[in-house]
Amino acid sequence: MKLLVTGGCGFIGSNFILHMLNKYKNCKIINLDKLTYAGNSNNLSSLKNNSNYRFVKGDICDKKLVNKLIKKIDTIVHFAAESHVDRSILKADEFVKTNVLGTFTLLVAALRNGKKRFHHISTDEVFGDLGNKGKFSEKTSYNPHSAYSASKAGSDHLVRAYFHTHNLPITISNCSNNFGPYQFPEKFIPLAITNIIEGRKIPIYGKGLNIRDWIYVDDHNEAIDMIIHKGMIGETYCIGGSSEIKNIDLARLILKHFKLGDEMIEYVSDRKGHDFRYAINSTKIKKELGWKPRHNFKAGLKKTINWYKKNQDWWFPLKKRVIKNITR
Ligand code: NAD
Ligand code: TDX
Repeated sequence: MKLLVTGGCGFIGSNFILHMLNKYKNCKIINLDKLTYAGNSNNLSSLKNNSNYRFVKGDICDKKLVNKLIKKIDTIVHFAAESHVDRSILKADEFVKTNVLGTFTLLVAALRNGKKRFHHISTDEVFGDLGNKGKFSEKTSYNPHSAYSASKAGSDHLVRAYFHTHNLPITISNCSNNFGPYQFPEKFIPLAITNIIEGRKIPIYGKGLNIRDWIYVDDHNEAIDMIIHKGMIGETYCIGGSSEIKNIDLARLILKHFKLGDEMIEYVSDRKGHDFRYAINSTKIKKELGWKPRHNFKAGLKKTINWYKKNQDWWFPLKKRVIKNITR
């Protein structure tokens, strides 16, 4: 198995590479990553003497580079993206470039170089917003609300178009909110944990009643591993942790771990266009591929909190350098 992993220095991608190289001794990985503010090659410093791993710093929009690398592999696992909703509200240029044009560049190169197997990692946010009832599934219509989710939706449509028009062997997965080690401390869970460690409050958008369905990152990566090995070509798989929780309740769970209470919560102005609820019905991947999440939400959260407590050297410089004031 020879993989081109894009965005492998980001949160989910670096956990994926560690998972694959640990599990398969015959797996070779080229990691193509631009090292944006969200990319960190230190995440994979443990692989520096691993002959099955190669890092290439570069942009997925660079046609020449992408064509050169695709010749060396048999499967593309495409994580690279601009991924933070709040940033896409402020300025969306890079979201359109990387998420839409970058995915397009990879698809064209995969087609021209012998129809390489292509797995595209997407999000539940492409489906829009749920009320109190129901869940997203593979049959849900697209209804994205932010420039982030619209650019991811655009990339999903392009991937499907290359299957229908050109028979490119693709699969797509749409996953719910991930959490775990190496998540950039601008996202809600690591921001809340690191703020508390620093003695700051947890910012809650609006009243904190919005709901997300959380999945531990290793469970997402096991699902991707199964899809690239036994997923049906042309199919989409929805992946979720079946762990829905209101943001305010999640903040309180984190505070409880530190034996703190509501005095450490700060209600701030709401995110523009804030989707109320996401939740995923994972029946298809469970039935067809035998996947199930192995981490219980509270145990995964405890593991994550402990990781951020132990790895302050990893997140402290990132927080200081990058997060100034991402206004909503
Ligand atoms: P992340 O922001 O942590 O990492 C993104 C990585 O992509 C970084 O290493 C960055 O340097 C790299 N990158 C960005 N632009 C690039 C470019 N033009 N060329 C090459 N590399 C580039 O993101 P993440 O949270 O790990 O998300 C990975 C993927 O999973 C994304 O496609 C995202 O939409 C999807 N996803 C994320 C979640 C989540 O909760 N984090 C949930 C569902 C789906
Ligand atoms: O400071 C905050 N306060 C707050 O209340 C932040 C950063 C977030 N929130 C809320 C907004 C959301 O309802 O917490 C919830 C989670 O926010 P994020 O961590 O920014 O995630 P979300 O917007 O749900 O998107 C995430 O899941 C789907 C990822 O960032 C996406 O890349 C993925 O596609």
